[in-house]
Amino acid sequence: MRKIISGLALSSAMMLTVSANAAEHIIKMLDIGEDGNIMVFEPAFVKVNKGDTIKFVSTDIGHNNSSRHIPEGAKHWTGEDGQDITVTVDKEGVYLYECNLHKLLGMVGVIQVGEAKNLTEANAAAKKLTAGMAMGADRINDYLSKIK
Ligand SMILES: [Cu+2]
Repeated sequence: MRKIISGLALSSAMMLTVSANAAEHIIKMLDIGEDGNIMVFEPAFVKVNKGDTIKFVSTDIGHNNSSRHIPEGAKHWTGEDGQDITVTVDKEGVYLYECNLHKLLGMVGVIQVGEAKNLTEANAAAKKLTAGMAMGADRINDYLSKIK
């Protein structure tokens, strides 16, 4: 019994430490979003703090998540089809990401971490990305317009 109690005390202490320092943000990968758009991340724009984690959840299984454009010094990520992926964003700036399977249908998203230091580069990368899109090209511009 003593062992169980000390284990519980330890895990709640660890949870407190984590929540005090960094938040976790959930982004769903969806076939249809709340707004009726098909092949979307939700929410597709988030503003978070440096050191937070982003968990991309495979709510609908036919999607993946990879970084597309990231701030200097940040690490790219590549998710597998139908799998959740968690990334820690530890460099300030704008991150663009996509579902490889549906990026041409506008399945992309934007994360702002702290100050948007690389906004010019991110806008240029977004322009390249939208050039090949069959639909949903206005979405990424809408997400980028939320950067403050
Ligand atoms: Cu997809």
